[in-house]
Amino acid sequence: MNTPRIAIVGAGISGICMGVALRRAGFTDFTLFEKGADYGGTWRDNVYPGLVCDVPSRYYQFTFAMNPEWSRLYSTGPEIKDYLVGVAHDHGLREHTRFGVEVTAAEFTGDGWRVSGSDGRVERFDFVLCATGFLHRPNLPDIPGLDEFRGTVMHSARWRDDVELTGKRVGVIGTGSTGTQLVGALAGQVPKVVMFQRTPQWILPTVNRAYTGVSKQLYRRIPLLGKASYHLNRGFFAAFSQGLVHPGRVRTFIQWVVARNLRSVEDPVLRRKLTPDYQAMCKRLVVSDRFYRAIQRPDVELVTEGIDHIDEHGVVTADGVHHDLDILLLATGFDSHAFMRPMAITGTDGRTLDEAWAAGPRAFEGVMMPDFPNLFMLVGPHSPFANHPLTAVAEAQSARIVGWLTRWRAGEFETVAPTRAATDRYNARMRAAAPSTVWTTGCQSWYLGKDGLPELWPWTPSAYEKLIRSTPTAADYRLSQRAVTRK
Ligand code: N01
Repeated sequence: MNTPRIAIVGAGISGICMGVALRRAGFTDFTLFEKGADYGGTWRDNVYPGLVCDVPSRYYQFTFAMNPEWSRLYSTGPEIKDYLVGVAHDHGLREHTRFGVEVTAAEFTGDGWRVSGSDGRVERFDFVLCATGFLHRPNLPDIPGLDEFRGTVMHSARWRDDVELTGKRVGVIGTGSTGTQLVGALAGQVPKVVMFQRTPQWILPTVNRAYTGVSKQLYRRIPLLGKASYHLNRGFFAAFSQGLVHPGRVRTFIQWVVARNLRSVEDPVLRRKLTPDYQAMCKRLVVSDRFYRAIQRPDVELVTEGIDHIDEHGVVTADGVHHDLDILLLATGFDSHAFMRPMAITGTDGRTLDEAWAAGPRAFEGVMMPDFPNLFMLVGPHSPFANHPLTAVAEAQSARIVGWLTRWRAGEFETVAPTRAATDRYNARMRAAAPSTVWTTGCQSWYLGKDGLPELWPWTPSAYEKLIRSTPTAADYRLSQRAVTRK
C-alpha cells in the first residue's frame, strides 16, 4: 500500500485534531511542525488574566476525547490548554511533533511539496496540511507615541508573567471579548482600570457555574451523559446560528436579551456610553458574567473620547485629558486575514499564495485551493463561524482530508486540487448570501474582508458540516494520475 508523507503545520486545536484523525485512519508517516514549545495554539499563546472560553466546556471539546473533568460550565484558558496537551499525548502525537520549528516556506515542485523549516531542514512531503489558525498575528494599533510610554505595554496575546500588576494603574485599549474579559478580571485587583472604548459591544449575559464533584462523578461513570450534553449544546448553537445568518425571531430575541442585560447598568450616562448603535451579533457577540458589574465600579473608568496620542506617562484623549497609567494592555485583536502567512507558499507554475489571495483569502469549501495541489487547510478561509466552536469545524474538515488521503493511498490519484471554476462558483454563492447575515448590518469587525463582506460561512454550521462530510463532487476537482508506483 502507498504511504503518503504528510506535513501538518501547527499544533493547535486543528493540528491536534488532524494528527489524531491521521493516526486513527492508519497514516503513520506524518510530521507535526509547531513553532512554539508546546501544543495548544491560541490557548498556549493567550494567558491573560480572566481568559475564559465563551463556548461551554462540554461542547468545546473533541467528540473522540470527551472530558468528564471540566471544572466549570465555561473553561478557563489554562484548563483548555491542558486538555489539548492531554489529547495530543494520549493519541501518540508526541513522536510526530517537532516543537520550535516554524515552517517558513512550502513549494510545490511537481513531485510533492518541498517544505523548509526554521531549523534549516528542507524535506519532501506528498501533502501539506495547514492548521495555522487565524487569530495569531496581533493587531498592534498605530497610535502616535506608543513607543514613548515608559510603563509596560503588552498585547493580550503576548502576556508577560514577569510584569507585576499589583498596585498599578492599568489601561485597556479595546472592548472585544478580550478587553471585556481583562476588565472583568482586573477590576478590584488593581487600584485603577481605565478602559478605552472606540466602539461599545453588546454583551450576552451568562453564569459560569462550577461542576460539583457529584456531577463530575456522573459524567465519568456515564459517558452517554457527556455525549448528550455535547448534543444539547450543539442544538442550542444551531438555533443561535439561525439568528446570525437570517433576519427573524432568533435575531430579535438575542437583541432583546442583550438590551435587557444592558439595563443592569444603573447610571444612565454610563449606560448610554455602553450602548452600541448596531445590531447584536454584527460584531462577534461578547459573552460575560462580569463585565457590566466591573465597569460600574468606582475604581474602573470608561473613556469614550478618542485616543489622540500616548506619552511617557499615559494616554492623552482628544479632549486633552491625560490618563496617567503604569501599564497599557492592547486588547486590539488580530489580523484575522493573515491565514497561513508569513509562510511563503508557492503552488503550480510559481503562483504564490499572496498572488492567489490578492483580493482576500478564497478557498474551495474552506479546505483547498486551485493551483495548490495536495495542500489542505483546516479552519481556512470562510470556515470560522462566529461563536461556533472550532473543535467541531476541525473534526469535520479532518474527516474530509482523511477521505482524500485514503483515496491517494488506494492509488486513485497523485495530486488533487479544486478547479478554478468550482472555487469561483463557491465563493460567488457565499458573496451572494452574505447580505442576509447579521455581519453586514452596519458595523466594523474582524469578520469583514477587503470588499466589506464577511469572511465567514454565510449559512448555518450544520449546513457546512453536511457539505464537508459529503462525498466530493468529481467535476469540481482536477486529479493527476500517478506516473510511477511509490513504495
Ligand atoms: O479582538 P477584537 P479581541 N484604537 O478584534 C479595538 C476570539 N476570542 O482580542 O471595535 C482603539 O474583537 C477595537 O475597536 P473597534 C474571538 O473570536 C475568543 O477582543 O474596532 N481601539 C475593538 O474594541 C474574538 O472575536 C475568546 O472600534 C482599537 C478591539 O480593539 C477574537 O478572539 C476570548 C484600535 C479589538 O476587538 C478577537 O477578540 C477572547 C485602536 N487603534 C478572544 N484598534 C473566547 O472566549 C483596535 N481597537 C473563546
